[in-house]
Amino acid sequence: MNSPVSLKQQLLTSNSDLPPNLVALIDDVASACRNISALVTRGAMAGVLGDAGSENVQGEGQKKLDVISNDVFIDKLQWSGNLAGMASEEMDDMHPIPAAFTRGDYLITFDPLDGSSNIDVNGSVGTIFSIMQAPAGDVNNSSFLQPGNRQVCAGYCLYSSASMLVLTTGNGVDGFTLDVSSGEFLLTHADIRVPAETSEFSINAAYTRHWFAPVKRYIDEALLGSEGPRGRNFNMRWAGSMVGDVHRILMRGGVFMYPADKKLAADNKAGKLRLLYEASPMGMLMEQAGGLASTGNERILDIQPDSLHQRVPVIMGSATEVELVDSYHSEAS
Ligand code: P6P
Repeated sequence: MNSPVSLKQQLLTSNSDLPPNLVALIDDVASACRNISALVTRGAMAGVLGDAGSENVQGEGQKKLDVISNDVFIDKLQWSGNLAGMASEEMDDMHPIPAAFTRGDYLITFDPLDGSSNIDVNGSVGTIFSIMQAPAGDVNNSSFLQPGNRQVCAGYCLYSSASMLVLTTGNGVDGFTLDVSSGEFLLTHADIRVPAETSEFSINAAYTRHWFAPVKRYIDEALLGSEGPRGRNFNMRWAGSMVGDVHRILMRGGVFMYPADKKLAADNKAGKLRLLYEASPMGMLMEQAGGLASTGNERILDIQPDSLHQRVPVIMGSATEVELVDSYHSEAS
């Protein structure tokens, strides 16, 4: 019987030109995610639920596990010798690698616990990460302002009924399930492909009154179902965590939308989700799996970031539906 393929084995055999230090870094990221999985899975028993009593740079209340997960990433990765800097949703500025540790070749951005509002209600949460080349010389916040098409690795770890690590190094998307008995992430979903067609959309419909015309048109047509212009009925799912929604779409198709809207615009926000550690890594995964990732007006991976915590509109998933939403934006403009 073939023994299951481990994360490291898949990385070394499926993409033979991966630099060994990148493989080592990805393995360390998996180790950090395994630690976060153990904390999330123990929940109340680990005494890690509830609010931290602090706010992040976004002005959002932090959960205890947001802060703990961020600390796990820092503690597990900063000494690895593979990083030149770290940036996170939970830290105002980049985290420099202490002088005591060897400076590495890569930068990592991460959302240590995406969807943390789901934590206290035992909903799906996840870690999102993005790895890019570090520039020569000193590293500062501007070193991270690289378009998503420059990522060398992007992935997430979903903490749900199973913990799954899903990642790409530019050679397709593979999914690995955590075997809690061995502590290894084992290959269970090789070469994930997003179905081009779907009848399932993912959006927070509580904001309907704030949507701009192109998004309103797309959703209204879907809601008309088989009697409407789409000629078929649609379903809706909203997990409240981007990792949960994106994973479902990678598994069975769909279109995820956190678009620009009038309320966000009134707060001078281009969107809710952050480019460097949410939209870009998820966008790379979607494209590598045959899907698309757009703001409605441009490809997410082509955006030149202007700040560490920049927000963007997000429309990603099954290619046919993303193209249709984009066409409605083009017609409107
Ligand atoms: P809303 C979680 O806070 C998050 O950043 C994403 O994971 C998720 O898709 C979205 O925000 C949920 O936003 O407005 O529905 O609570």
